[in-house]
Amino acid sequence: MIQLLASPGATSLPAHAIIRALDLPVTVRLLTLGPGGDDLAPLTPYGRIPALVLDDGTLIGENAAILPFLADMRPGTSLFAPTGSVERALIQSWIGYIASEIHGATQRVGNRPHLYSDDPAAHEGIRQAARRRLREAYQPIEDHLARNDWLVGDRVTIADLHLGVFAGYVPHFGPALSDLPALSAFSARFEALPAVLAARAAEGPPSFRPGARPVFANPAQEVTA
Ligand SMILES: N[C@@H](CCC(=O)N[C@@H](CS)C(=O)NCC(=O)O)C(=O)O
Repeated sequence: MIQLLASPGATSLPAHAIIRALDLPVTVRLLTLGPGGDDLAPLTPYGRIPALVLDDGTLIGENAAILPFLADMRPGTSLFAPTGSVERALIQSWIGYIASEIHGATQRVGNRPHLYSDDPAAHEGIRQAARRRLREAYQPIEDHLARNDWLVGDRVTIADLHLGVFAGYVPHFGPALSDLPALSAFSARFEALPAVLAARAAEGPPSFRPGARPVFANPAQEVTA
């Protein structure tokens, strides 16, 4: 059976929620992130979760591939859209934006300033600039959600499940991201979805602290989403 490698409350939650929503024949293996936790390198293609392990051992990494792959296991699901349709392209466009602009280019930078300067004195400035940039990156999403309940069409799609986990991190980033009312309302709608409630209940509390400042003597051990 296909296996999802996940960790409680991490960016694997969207994939877990799809599995719950579509009742897919996929098992969820929960790993522990952080010091003393699981070594992701040998288990995953890029040392990150989520990852899928197929029956023949093939490993698939990245939400941008995993979320569509899981949704396509139930052809015709309202969580996604038909091949070649504009809606499918819009859903994938949001997933790409969230993975790159919200997560990779800004949130991770703010959480890991030591990767961008060897000078500890520069880290707070990097952290603050990254959070300003994260706020800017949320603006197109905020504008869209001020007029729409969901990202594409009038229904929940895999793009919403992707965004939802990041929306849940926003309160951890403090005042820099406190003025996003439409995103905050979206986050409440996301958290109330039965599939999200089921996935969160099965996962239990996160093994990492979203938006955490470095708390370890060795910053390489810092684990934040
Ligand atoms: N671009 C990846 C990012 C995945 C990612 O950053 N996962 C985090 C958990 S939220 C992780 O595996 N962190 C472990 C680490 O960085 O050591 C995706 O969207 O799937």
